[in-house]
Amino acid sequence: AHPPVTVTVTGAGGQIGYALLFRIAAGDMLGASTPVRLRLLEVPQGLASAEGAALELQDGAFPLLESLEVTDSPERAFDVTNIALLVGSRPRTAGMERADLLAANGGIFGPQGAALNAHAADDVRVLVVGNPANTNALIAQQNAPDIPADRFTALTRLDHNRALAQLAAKLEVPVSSVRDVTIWGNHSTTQYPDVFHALAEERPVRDLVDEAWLAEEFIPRVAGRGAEIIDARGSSSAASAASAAIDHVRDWVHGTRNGWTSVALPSTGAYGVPEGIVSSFPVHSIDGRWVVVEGLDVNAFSRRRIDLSVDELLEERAAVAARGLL
Ligand code: NAX
Repeated sequence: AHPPVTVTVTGAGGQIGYALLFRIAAGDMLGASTPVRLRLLEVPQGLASAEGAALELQDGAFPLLESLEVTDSPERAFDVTNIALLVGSRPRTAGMERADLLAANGGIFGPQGAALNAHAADDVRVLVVGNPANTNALIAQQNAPDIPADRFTALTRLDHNRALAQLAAKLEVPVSSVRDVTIWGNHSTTQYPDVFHALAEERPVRDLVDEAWLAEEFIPRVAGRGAEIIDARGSSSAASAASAAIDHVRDWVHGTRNGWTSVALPSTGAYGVPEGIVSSFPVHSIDGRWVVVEGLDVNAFSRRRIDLSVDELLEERAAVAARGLL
């Protein structure tokens, strides 16, 4: 058996938390031979819901669940944590400006970054799910100067998985035969799902679809899928988001298989994306680290769309910097 791993889930009383916790306890994230110590962080008004989930986790009698704790203290929740899943955030409410939303979340992710910096284990890995995920990850990272920047990531795996699934449906092939799609930029409607390097049953996808379908159907469908789910379900994606978070951490720890994946991480300047923002890239996971796929051709169609999403991230950074959150 492997040594136990401490996993912190924030927003554990919410709907993604409810789907995520049981997958973690079942071993889907870290493997069937790694015991987990779960820490559930909530704000005071969310504690009852998290405590309810904790009772159900207990009733699951999961052999891998070594301990379980619910708290409203970030210091306690992040103490010696190895994996921090930052799901809880301030949702946008009616009439709220984007800048206000960014600022409200700065008030959450700044202190959480500082608490991680002070208390987390040396090998901590951080995944931000709570929106606006990229900029929340940037704020947390900037408030954690002692943690290597590349340990801070934001979730674009759900978008990546949506892109794989839409291609599989269009081409009538198994989703497992589709590989090497990329989500570039922000986890927002400006994201750019790129299929120009993708393969389906080993055939280049670019030979199987045309640009009109990409521009008019595929890209809007993937980027707008969150809204489609809300219309269908009456609430936002939860189980699919949790599943994507599981995929993200599993690949980070155990390595990517079947091609590359997409992760939002602090840019080091690759593909002309400026440093100082958290942007999504094509990556492999090698020896427990994300490595950006190098040397891909970026055509004019792609360049324009990547730049638009990167511009949005630069605007978000300017908005939070103006409020002193970085
Ligand atoms: P819920 O509103 O169901 O749950 C959020 C929970 O977070 C609540 O229980 C709340 O009390 C808690 N919370 C708020 N502030 C907190 C803090 N400072 N510390 C600890 N807990 C705190 O939302 P849910 O549907 O679970 O979604 C969570 C977040 O994921 C949202 O920001 C949502 O927009 C985002 N999403 C991100 C996705 C992605 O792909 N990156 C996709 C799914 C989802 O939309």
